Amino acid sequence: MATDNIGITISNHLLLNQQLTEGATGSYTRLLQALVLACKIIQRDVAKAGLVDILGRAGTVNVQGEEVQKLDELANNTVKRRLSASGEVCGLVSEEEADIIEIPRQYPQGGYVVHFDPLDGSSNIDANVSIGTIFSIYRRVTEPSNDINLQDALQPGLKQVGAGYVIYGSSCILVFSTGQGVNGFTLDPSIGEFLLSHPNIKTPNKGKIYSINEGNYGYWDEPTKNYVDWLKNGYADHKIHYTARYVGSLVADFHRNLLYGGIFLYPADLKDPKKPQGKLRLMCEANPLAYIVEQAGGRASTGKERILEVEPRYIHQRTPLIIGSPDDVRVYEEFVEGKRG
Ligand code: P6P
Repeated sequence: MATDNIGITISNHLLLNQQLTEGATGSYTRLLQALVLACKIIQRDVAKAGLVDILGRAGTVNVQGEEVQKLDELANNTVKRRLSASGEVCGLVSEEEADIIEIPRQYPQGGYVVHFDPLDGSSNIDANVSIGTIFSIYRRVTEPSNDINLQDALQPGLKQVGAGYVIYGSSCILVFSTGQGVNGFTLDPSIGEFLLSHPNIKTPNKGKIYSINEGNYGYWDEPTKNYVDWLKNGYADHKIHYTARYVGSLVADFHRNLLYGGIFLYPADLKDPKKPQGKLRLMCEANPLAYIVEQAGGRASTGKERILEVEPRYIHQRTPLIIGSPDDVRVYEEFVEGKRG
């Protein structure tokens, strides 16, 4: 696939990809184009949020028990509407909604299922901190004539046929993979097009950045405490001074580490008995980012198991997430295995 065409539009990139994919019917391209349109609309709403009455809370609580921001609702409805109208999906699963979202009957039922977090990090919106949209794409596995069911929605991350995220930050960047490497596209608002800006992204094997909420230190297990202590105090024996960076917005922390190298950790913590596996969601956060990072040469695990191999039991399942440069993630795993202490 052509990846050196800096400046090529994402539409041309997708069509080129389709031409190079034997048996491609255009369905997948139309699905991705619907996602791109949804993200452009969300970027428009995020960019003007401070100017119109869409900042702040919507006055409701989502299935995660989190305050819904007005922009959350806007983003969620935008993704649902655009993907449903594409005619390429048979069901959606949103981080904002409890159950599988069925596609309105006026639209064709397509062959894909999409998990998405419409606006991750939204508690940061009012402070103008970077936030993002994350998506994960599967083929349905049940009979096309039937309604979508849990078997279609609960597939391990290894079964993804594509995944990506958009970061609404100093610029708007869409990073995604369909299994042939990772490419980043930057939105040129003057023409309303995403242009290829980061072809064939590869993450460094080892980094110097660690990203974790150290306010949770008291709730971590011993291996996690020992690992972070080693990072901070272990200059003598690993001769790398690590620096701490934590935005508190998953897409921002992940994207920085993807490009610069390093490790992001949201381990299980004992802070909230309702979330013994940690805060992040397997299907709409960990799996898509794990797919991306592995395509970029990185590694993603729970500390004990490869994220993409975790068998989902329910759609809003949470998981510890240790992700980034492979050498850094491997060192953490050695602390968990007791090989380092
Ligand atoms: P904490 C944002 O609310 C989010 O879901 C992710 O974007 C982010 O990585 C994480 O929570 C931050 O959580 O507990 O450190 O504030």
